Amino acid sequence: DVSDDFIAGLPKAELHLHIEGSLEPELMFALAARNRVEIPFASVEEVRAAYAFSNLQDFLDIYYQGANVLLTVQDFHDLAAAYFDRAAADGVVHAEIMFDPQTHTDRGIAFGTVIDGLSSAIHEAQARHGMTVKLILCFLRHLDEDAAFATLEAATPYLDRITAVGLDSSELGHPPEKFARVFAEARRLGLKLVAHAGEEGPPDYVRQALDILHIDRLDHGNRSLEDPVLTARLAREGMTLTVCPLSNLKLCVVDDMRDHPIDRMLREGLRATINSDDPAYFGGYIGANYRTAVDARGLTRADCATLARNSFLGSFLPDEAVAAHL
Ligand code: ES4
Ligand code: ZN
Repeated sequence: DVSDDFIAGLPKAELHLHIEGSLEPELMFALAARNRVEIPFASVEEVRAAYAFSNLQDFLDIYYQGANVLLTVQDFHDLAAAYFDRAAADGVVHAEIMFDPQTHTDRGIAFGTVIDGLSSAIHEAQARHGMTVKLILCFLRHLDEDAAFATLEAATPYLDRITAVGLDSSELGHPPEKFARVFAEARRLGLKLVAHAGEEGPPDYVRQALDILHIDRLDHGNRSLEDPVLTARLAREGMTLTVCPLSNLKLCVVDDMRDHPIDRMLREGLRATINSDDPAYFGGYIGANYRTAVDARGLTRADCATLARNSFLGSFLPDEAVAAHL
């Protein structure tokens, strides 16, 4: 009895969204043509057919390739504007979106180009949809700590537009401790801290994110459930988990949506939320992620309301704004 209209009508915050992962194949083709960039696909259908992944790295290889069509301020604007329109249609009233500056600066795109395009789309979303938006700068964890420090340095002129730093890309072999110092510096600068952990990595990576990085929010966190002591701690500390069901299925973090742990997370007292991660690659936006969780795990309307409430509690909005959304 949880209809699509109920899901879309539930005001919600999106807390785990990579803006580069919202690049739909149609826009990829349009930008490739506009910028005269070669892409290794003949058609939109061919692109979609390539989106069959067996793990995180499989996906990342194609995701970084897709980002090559993004060159100008207008491109970043168009990318983000398309996401905000889709999110608004799904009942998103607040979005905290991640971007990967190194994916662009390593191709010779200026940090300012990326953030100026995103900023203009954010202003438009505020005007058009009444949506509030915050930006999370993610460090690519397959690159080294010096590169992360250089990225934080490049962000210095724009820190008033950045709410948090995060950690994404290839998790296995790149534990949170690798970024202890750059996260400490970000914290000193007044930024909030998030990190992907426990998506493919073991529970110890989640523990490192808590004890070494001092994160304010945990992205994914699925594998925390393998460790009952860690699970109890996350519950006790009121840590927000930004869970992404369709991502988990497409990247084989779960083998079947019927095995997804979203309801177990709620039952264990975790502050779980539902998010879309890379919606253009994983088969749907936030509404589709709620839909699949409801259908596969029998979530009720009350569960959906809890998940949406958790999204505001876990956001980086000021307390008054959180209260206004509850
Ligand atoms: C990502 Cl699903 C996921 N995991 C880690 N890093 C990422 N970057 C974009 N999507
Ligand atoms: Zn992610």
